[in-house]
Amino acid sequence: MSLVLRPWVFLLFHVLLSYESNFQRRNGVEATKRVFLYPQSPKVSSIVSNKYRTAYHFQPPQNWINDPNGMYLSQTTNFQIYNVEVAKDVSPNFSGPMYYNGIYHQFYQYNPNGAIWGDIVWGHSVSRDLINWIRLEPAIERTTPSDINGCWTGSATILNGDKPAIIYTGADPDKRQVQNIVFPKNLSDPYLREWIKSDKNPLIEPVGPGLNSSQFRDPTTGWIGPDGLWRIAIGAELNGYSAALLYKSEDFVNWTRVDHPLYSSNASTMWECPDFFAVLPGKNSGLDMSAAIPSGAKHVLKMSLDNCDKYMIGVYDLKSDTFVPDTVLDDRRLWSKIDYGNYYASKSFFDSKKGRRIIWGWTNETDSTSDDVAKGWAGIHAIPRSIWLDSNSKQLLQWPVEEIESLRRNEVSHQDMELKNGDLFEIKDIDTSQADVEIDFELSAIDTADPFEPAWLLDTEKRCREADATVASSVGPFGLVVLVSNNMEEHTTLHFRVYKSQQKYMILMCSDLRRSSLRPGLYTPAYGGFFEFDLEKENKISLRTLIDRSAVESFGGGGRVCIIARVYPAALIDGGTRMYVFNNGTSSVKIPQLKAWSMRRAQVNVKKG
Ligand code: DQQ
Repeated sequence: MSLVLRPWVFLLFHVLLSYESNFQRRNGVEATKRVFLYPQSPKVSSIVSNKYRTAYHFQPPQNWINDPNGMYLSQTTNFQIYNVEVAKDVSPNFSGPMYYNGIYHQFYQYNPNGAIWGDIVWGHSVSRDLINWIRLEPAIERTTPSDINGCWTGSATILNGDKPAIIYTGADPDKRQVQNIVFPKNLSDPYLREWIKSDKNPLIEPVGPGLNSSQFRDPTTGWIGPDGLWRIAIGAELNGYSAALLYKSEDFVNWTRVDHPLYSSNASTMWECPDFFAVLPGKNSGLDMSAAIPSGAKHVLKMSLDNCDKYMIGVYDLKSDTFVPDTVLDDRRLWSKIDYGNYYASKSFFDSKKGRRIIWGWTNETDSTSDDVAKGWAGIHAIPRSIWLDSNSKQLLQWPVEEIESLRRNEVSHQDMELKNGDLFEIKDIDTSQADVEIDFELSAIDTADPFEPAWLLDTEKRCREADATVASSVGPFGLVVLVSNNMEEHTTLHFRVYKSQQKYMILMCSDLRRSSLRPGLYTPAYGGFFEFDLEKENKISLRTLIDRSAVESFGGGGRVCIIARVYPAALIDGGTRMYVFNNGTSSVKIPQLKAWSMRRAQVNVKKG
């Protein structure tokens, strides 16, 4: 404990954090100038710096990317792709984003002409480990009337165990959204570089009463029902409300719309990028949607709206061919989120190599469009995460794929620390701008936790702004502060706070970016999410944070709340950054274990295929 700094270092940190209260009150005008004026006139280097490019998150060498599209892992050869009768034998297979012949394929929305959204084609990269990627030529480009205005999001499905197909949305000359299919030209090419468009495109057009032809997109991976027919769902606006429309096919090419949606809701108007998959409660393993689904499995419907990815857990009723959520919440602010930060348009796939389900999402920049144009690049993908269902069937858990650990080096480890109120402990001897940190916090005096207010669930970001890292309560805030400049003016804070709620505890996890950078014109919210904590079963709260230059990706409570954020501290360019663990709650917190590593740079899309 001799390394724990207190109280003067913490006071500095505390003063800088509590700019609106303590510092301003004590120092009046000077404080006001110092704190409130610096965002308008910072003397910081240009944002055009390679130091903001991530070292191990997925991004192309330049230009704009958004949604992850079909992904999969490849397998065998000798498939004649022009034979569209591929699905005649509908024996169960694996499907999803792609793994093929020991190679993962990652497709993504890509603008080959610049760092803003537009001219969208399907970028294509391949990997053997989900971490190091080789960039190939785009897989699908805007060459036919049915995609001339854009090759938008879609999904890969593996037909009959070894025959990949991709269905994607095209924007046609009238800007209607239609669904098209492509097949690999040569299955013996392990990289599947070339994809051929079917002359039957568009396969599905936006027809039917109440269907908005410019809100009809993003087909899911296919799955096979008990009748042996393929199904896909498509995000749509139907009669002014959101729906995942259901289509059926015998051969994966000729599709008929089922007269009812897989699921619809009048709580919102359109769902982008629906994803539909099966999970087994408490099992950290994935299920293949086209194989027999074991009894006891639940289904998840994920949809993208309101700038975030939300999900419902329920059952897939095979008789009615509909998804039936366990709980229907009319207020969509209460729907669970895959990630409470900057994460959108995610897609999952069943990884047959390791028997897990993996989810990937898009994380946009939070600087300005002109910054992106000046940088020449915009957008990354979050680290691929294993995703599974908690044993209580109430929430999804996520964890970075284990392959990411191969990038760890220079381990530092601390055991049995205790942080009293006001303590700040510096984690040294690693690269704090490119790191992986795992911390367990053990709670004492949890009975004294403040009461939980259910209304906070309606606006968790507001709660994180109100209850920030400077506001002491009985149990919390405690956590990690990263990308801290030498004078501590810049810092990104990840912290927990414990509340008592009837028989259980509710934990608030925040990722507060409001002091993350001196640069003007950035979007710097305080993200936050709540999770339940069962004191009978656990007395530790874990935090894992992946810091990758302009990306800070955190997993709280074993992956119950995930928050990815983008930050641009001037200190990354000028002066370097530091990292601390802290407790600002009145009761002490123990840290039985803290481990941190520098992260090596991965080979992400550096080689052209
Ligand atoms: N991005 C795609 C659409 C999708 C949206 C276009 C979600 O297909 O709905 O680039 O980010």
